[in-house]
Amino acid sequence: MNNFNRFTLVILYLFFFSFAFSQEFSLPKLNYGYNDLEPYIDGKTMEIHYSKHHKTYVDNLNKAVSDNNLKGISLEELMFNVSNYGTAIRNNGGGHYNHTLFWSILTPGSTGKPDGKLAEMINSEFGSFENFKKTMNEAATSRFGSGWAWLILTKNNKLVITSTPNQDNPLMDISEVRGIPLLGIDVWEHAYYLKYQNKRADYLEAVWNVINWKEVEKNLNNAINSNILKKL
Ligand code: MN3
Repeated sequence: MNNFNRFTLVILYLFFFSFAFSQEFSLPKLNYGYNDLEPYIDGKTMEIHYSKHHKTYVDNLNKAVSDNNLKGISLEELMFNVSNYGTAIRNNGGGHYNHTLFWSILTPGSTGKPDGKLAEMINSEFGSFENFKKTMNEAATSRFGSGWAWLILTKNNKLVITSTPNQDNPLMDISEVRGIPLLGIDVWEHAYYLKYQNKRADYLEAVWNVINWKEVEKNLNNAINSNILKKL
């Protein structure tokens, strides 16, 4: 066999194996290092949270998707119709969706507050940015046990603050309050325990220093134009 044929064969093998073993979902790339959100979120927490907790959700989601023959369905669709798919998809799909959003709305270069259309909508809905933060923190503090606090856009194009237990989110058809998540704060103890121990309120004060408001505004614009919004 000449070199050219050997090369072709290797490429064909790689092609075949990448299909045979491809995973449906994977960890998103972080746009910053584990230590970059310090002192507000410590590096060790980021490392464990991303490379262990989130990775476990991704692995278990891929297993559940494969076991239930759900390959080819987008994560948003899985969330939107989650009552059809059982607990493993609800917990691990939620875990993957929620954490992917969470990493994307954090940044070491936070502008400190929103501007533009997002700022206008927050002011008109909640009175002021300070009042918005206070209401979000109340939702996050009063969530008993593990869960998430959310800023969502509802189908009436209204900004609403809500919270969900465990790895549920407002996109899910089982959620009491439904909308497209724009900003989510993880209030599981694994998100803050190493640095803040039982002091969830201190973590909630700190996290506002690392919010990526440009990304939240992008989420708002995407949500307004989303086909899913009308179906909620
Ligand atoms: Mn978490």
